[in-house]
Amino acid sequence: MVRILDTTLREGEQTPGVYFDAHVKLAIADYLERLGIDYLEAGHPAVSEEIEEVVRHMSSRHANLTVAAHSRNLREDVDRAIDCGAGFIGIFYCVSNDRLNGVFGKSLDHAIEQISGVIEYAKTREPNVIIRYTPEDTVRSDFGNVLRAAVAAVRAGADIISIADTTGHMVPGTDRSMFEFVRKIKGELESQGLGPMIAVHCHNDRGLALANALDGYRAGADIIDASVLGLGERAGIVDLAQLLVTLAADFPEENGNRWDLELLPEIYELVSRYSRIPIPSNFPITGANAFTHCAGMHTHAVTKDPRHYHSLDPSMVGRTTEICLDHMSGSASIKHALGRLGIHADNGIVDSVTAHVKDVGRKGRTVNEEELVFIADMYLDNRLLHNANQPKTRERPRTIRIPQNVMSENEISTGPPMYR
Ligand code: HCA
Ligand code: CU
Repeated sequence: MVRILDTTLREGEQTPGVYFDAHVKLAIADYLERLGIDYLEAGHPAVSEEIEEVVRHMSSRHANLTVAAHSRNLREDVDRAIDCGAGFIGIFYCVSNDRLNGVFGKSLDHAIEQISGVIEYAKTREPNVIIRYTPEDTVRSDFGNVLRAAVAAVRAGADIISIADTTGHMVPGTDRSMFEFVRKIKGELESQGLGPMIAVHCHNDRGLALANALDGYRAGADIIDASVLGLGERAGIVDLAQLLVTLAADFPEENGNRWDLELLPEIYELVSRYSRIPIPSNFPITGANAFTHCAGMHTHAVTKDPRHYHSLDPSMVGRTTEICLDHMSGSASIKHALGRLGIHADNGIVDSVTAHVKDVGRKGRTVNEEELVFIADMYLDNRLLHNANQPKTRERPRTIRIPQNVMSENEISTGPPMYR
């Protein structure tokens, strides 16, 4: 069964301008634990005492997941991670010829000796700690170098080899395929009698992170890295909600009902609020418009059966089908929206309300249900004024649910409470 590593707090905090206070990190971790992820990469303890403290807290607080610490290929970093109680240490060291010659000034042999030495040291100090070795920029490095480093790392005790597409370079179905890469490295390691877990860490520079991660998954990757909102360096990495929902919906035998997906909207609001990164309204799964239908033909069909225009059921993540009212609306959607509000109007009124909504929509905005009540009121009251004997049949709804599509992208919601 594929395992999920969330790195919102490590990779995500490398998003320009993003910083999570220690208590916010704990709140996010609480949610991710309830969501059901396997590994939580909490940060790099050597970066600051605060991160060290966070890793220490999480390691004792979160019993249902394994807390991972990021680490350079240095004994002092490994010591820090182990002293914090991290159950998982992710060691990264690039072995591309360019980096060895141009940055580190080291031979491959020397680099591999150091990598193996640090891994052996970690395993001797703490035999139960899970060690991941990442040859950073794996997919652009010389395959021979990666393989030699991976073999040495596994022989030294590494449990996981992570294939990092550090620059979002891979393109499915081409000679830069994550599917082929995972297959090839697994095959080579197996031929040497080695069977570490394989992780994939895919950056989104081309918008292909999720596609590449799924490619890796289909090729047998054991772990997939993701972050809330896809936060990370530059264009970030795989978006956690998109990954989990796709795995659950499209690979249900292995992944159905594994995660408490209904928590995703709250988690996204929390992370969005504290990262100050708005959730784009058209973002899959968690964006305000992800399940909102607009065009008249769409809304008409959706009022009969949402599956006409949904390939995912919004209730998976605790959301509902929304209908947006604007210049695209037809009388069917207006009638439906009025019906939802308990207003049963005749066709003449529906037509007048539709024309009015279209006028507002042409100003470039949508009409929400609260506004619709007032628009309808105008026409209903006029009719009633001309026919004083007719009782008012319309009942105002007791509560008016404002569709999420009224939240502008720049408006960061106040978010859910940290603890429920
Ligand atoms: C980094 C780069 C990294 C490392 C991934 C890993 C990448 O920020 O250090 O350690 O598994 O994309 O290669 O995120
Ligand atoms: Cu990365």
